Amino acid sequence: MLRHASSPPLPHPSRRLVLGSAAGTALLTAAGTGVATAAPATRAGARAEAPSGMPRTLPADAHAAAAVRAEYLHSWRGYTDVAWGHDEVRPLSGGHNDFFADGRTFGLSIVEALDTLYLMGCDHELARARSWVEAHLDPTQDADVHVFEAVIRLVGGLLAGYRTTRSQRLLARAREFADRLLPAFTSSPTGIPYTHVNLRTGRAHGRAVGLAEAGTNMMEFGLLSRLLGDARYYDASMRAYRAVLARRSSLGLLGTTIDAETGRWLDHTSNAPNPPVDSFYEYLWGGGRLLGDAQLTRWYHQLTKPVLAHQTDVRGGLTWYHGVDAATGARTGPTHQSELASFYAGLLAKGGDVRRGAAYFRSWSAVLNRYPVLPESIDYSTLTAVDPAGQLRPEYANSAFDLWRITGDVAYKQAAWRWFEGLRTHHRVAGGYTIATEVDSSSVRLGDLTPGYWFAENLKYLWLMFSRTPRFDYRNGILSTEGKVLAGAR
Ligand code: DMJ
Repeated sequence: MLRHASSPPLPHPSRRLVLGSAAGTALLTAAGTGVATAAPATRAGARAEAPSGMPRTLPADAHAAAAVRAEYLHSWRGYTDVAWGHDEVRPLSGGHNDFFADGRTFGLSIVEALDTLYLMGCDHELARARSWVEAHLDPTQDADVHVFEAVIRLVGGLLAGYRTTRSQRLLARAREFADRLLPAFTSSPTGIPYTHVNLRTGRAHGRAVGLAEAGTNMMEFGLLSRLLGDARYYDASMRAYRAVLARRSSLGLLGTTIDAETGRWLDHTSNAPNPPVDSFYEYLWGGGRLLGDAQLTRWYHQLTKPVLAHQTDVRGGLTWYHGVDAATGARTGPTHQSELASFYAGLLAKGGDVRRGAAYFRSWSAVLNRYPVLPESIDYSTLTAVDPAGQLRPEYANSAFDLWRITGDVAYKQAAWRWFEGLRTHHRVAGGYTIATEVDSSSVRLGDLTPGYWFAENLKYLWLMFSRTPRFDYRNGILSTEGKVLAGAR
């Protein structure tokens, strides 16, 4: 039977039990209130201090979860009412957007939503979404798709759909997509995948590859290999990792962009954790954990160490990560940081460094003290926006979720709730939720798009924090970079 937001809260595991090695706090639930409080952290720096502007009290968990679910369904209706079957909705104009290729649709928002609908107990909506995917999603279209995006959104979305519904058809679709993406890997002389491939012809192109594009596939491909007993996907992913890792500098750092045909670095700067590098590191950790692959975990630690040693930049008590020349460690470029990098707080904590993860999260919370919602990128020497758009990004909430799971600290729920209220106040429109073209210190100018990842990520993290749904295994659940539940759906 379904458990809805109104169901009594389940006892929640402390992260000490969840991850074992990461020290955390036992999460205590004040009887009858549904409001979680946390015992003092056992490890220095693991507590998140609630920054100024943070709500001192939280709504009861059941109330918060119901509000999150209501907003998800509001945006889901915004999509289904006017853009059903298209990739993305334009909620102001009522139009739609083809995400991968003009004139082609993959029903991206539907694929992105599958496991979120399951976790939120929206079974009627899930049944409709699943039927559409099984009947209409066509992996054979004559479309040049971005391999990274197709892997994390389509293959990952279908795998998460399979994990939550057990539909063999969804698994078969995931395999069909992966088979049609494989030529990007197998036709590359180095094994580093080309950025694009035509799903119908298998023609691959795009040899200038950002690190995230090279290495954000192991979780989906490794899982697919496991599920199907077919090593080709895992092997392709591993070959790409080996090709990149063989080109580490003597400092142990990686560049940003690499030539898939020659294996030469096109950009020697180590830009972690900013894009287009970000999830390369995330998948070493995530792949290691999902597949129990010790080599991947070792690589994560080996590569993270020099990033922290050479790139950490502490300003005014806040921690940031500066770009450096991978060969010399010399600083390059401006003091800019992308909002996308805020996921790194959670990754550092998952990798065992809770103190640094908490510190980086505090840095982004300080930006949120200045802006109603996070801008796309900032100059961290002044905490001012460099790119003032706001693309409805999920990374800050992703880190709040990860850090909360690890530490049990209620401050991360407070942070996530404040973030949610910012979105609800500034991004909500009659047709759902929409991006911003400009964020300043007090106002937000709206654009016209609900990105597909909105249905996969933003409110899923909030729902998991507040609902304590029995549909998710809080101990062992593992999410991909796109928020897909690849393990731990119940
Ligand atoms: C998502 O598609 C994924 O999280 C990806 O790894 C980078 N970020 C976007 C959303 O911002």
